[in-house]
Amino acid sequence: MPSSSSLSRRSFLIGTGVAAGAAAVAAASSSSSLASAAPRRALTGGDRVPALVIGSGYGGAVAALRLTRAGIATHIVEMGRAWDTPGPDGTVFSGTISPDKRSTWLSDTTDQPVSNFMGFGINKKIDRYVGVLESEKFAGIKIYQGRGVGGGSLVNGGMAVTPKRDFFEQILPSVDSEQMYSTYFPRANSALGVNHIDEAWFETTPWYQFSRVGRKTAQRSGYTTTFVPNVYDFEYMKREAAGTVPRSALAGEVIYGNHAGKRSLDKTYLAQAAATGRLTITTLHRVTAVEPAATGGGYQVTMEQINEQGGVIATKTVNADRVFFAAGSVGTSKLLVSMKAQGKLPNLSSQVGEGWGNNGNIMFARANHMWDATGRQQSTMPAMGIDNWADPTASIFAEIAPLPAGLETYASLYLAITNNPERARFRYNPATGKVDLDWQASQNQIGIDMTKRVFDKINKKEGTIYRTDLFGFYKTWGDHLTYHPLGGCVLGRATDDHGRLHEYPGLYVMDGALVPGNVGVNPFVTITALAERNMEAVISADLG
Ligand code: FAE
Repeated sequence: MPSSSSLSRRSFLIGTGVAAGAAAVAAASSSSSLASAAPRRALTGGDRVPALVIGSGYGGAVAALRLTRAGIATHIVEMGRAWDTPGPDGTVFSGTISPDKRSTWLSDTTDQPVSNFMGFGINKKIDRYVGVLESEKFAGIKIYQGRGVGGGSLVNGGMAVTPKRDFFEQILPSVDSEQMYSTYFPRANSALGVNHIDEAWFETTPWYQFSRVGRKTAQRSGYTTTFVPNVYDFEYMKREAAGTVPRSALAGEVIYGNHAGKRSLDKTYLAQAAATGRLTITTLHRVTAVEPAATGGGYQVTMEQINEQGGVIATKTVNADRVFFAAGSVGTSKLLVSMKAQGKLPNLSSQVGEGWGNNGNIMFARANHMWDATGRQQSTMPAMGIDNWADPTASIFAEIAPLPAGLETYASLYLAITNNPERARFRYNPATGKVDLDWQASQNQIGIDMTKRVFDKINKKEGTIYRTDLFGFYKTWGDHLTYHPLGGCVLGRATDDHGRLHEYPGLYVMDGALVPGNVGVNPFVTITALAERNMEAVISADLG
């Protein structure tokens, strides 16, 4: 796999239409992997395509690569933009400390996960724009998701964690775990470009002082810590620290996009799919309906073309022989639930919309003593977690997260993944024509209790307290949000055992909607590996 440092984002640009597609090929002419790519074009109304993929995150990118490699012309429809073109300031993405309209999906203000600091709200007004990070609000929870070519890979922390085998077997008992752990997890890790931090560098660099302080305080209370692999190129990061390349993770970049270093999907799976010459990505188009085509077999897919302010500028329908739902746990669930309720796909399983969970996410911080500074310099890519999963009374895996404020905060921030068994369902609301999610704030309590068991002990030992100023006024727990939506169309329940919506031959689910609510670690490696497994079966049995 090419190193991200040697490849500009532009050279892996994915076509957004005739002009952009041609530009991509021209820009990529020095890259042998893309030199053979055929010119690409956006979908137009009335097109008929063999395979249409909704969404370009992990599930969609795997589907696209495996379909195009199998010789099938494949079209991805993505509601976000391609993040390949610099704005007037010369940069592609918004800065993190001072975010602009590119940061946030169709909102008049930013909506930072850490929303407050020392009594002050830190969100700011911005122009409404198709920015890279959405915080989608439901009654009881706010769900952060990436928007654009690459989906969540554009905004996430890159933590690439293979789940614990016994927990994986518990949540997906019908999946052959031997095959997963011998074939599909290794395949996913390799294709994603997962790598490990140089531990000697970790121990000495100021950029991971926050992790070392988090480790020290955890270990002093008897907890185990573990290094966590990442898709960010750690060798590139070392060069950032040495000052020989432009800084990205060491310049605070993460939730609003990285200009370098991160092996997001546009540089890995999607670039490889584009290199086959069989991939089109139609951006700024939001799929709104899928139903059996009136004539000719296959499915009619309706989509709205939006402008950069989110206004609908056209509605198109195309026909597809096969449709792969990869709009993410929320996007796929919302689409399928409304198609069933509106009678467009009435025979879908009653399990569609069920089994959604927040991966037990609880975000919070501790205030360290002055002698335990976490550092003014912090890499945005987490590299370590506290692993207490095996303890049934406090079953958590807590990522030691950065708080790259550019100044000393003395805060240790954590994102705990707790073994919270609570689940919710998506329901169509005929009064609003929208899909609701019935998750209640009270369903987080079990996760908070588990988190408290571990961190109350750490606080007691250290003589420290929780920060109450980061998620509102006197609010300790960032439990009103999740980064890890999972489920809503669970494998083997709403679909068959390989993601087929079997009531409708030719419809498939390939994303985080398949994972039943909680996987015990950060989820994208699992989503990728499951998609690899399912696509292999689908291509050989249905498309052979
Ligand atoms: P996803 O990547 O969300 O892709 C879905 C795509 O579909 C998006 O590009 C949407 O714009 C598009 N879409 C949705 N609806 C439509 C529609 N109707 N029409 C057309 N397009 C549509 O789905 N996970 C980790 O494993 N490690 C981490 O370190 C980590 N950090 C995270 C940090 C943040 C701030 C966030 C938000 C998430 C993080 N995650 C992390 C979660 C991870 O990114 C997420 O599980 C995956 O991206 C989900 O992959 P999917 O393929 O399910």
